[in-house]
Amino acid sequence: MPRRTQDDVALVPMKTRTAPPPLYKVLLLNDDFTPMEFVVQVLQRIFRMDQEQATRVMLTVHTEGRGVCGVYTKDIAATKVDQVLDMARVHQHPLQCVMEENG
Ligand code: TYC
Repeated sequence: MPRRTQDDVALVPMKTRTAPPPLYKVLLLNDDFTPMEFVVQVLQRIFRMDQEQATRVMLTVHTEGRGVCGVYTKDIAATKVDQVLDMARVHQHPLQCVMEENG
């Protein structure tokens, strides 16, 4: 399918244009108890990172207090947060995960 150019967009009446959906960052928060290895596993399993990237994000959270795991639409972000909290609960770690609008 040919790409829609800016000239094509200019022909779409203002009222019928749909704004792109707002995006949400999913963030991990640091704590003193969750093992580093567990956080790396969470990042690999839920955010599809390789070991190197997961280790980098985990260390950012560990040193700076929080770190971005990814940016998603609202539903996907909320699902990721639930998955992280479920995994933490099952393993009895206090790991916290939040989402915030990518303003
Ligand atoms: N601070 C934890 C420790 O020293 C490791 C950790 C990293 C915990 C990231 C949570 O989101 C987190 N074991």
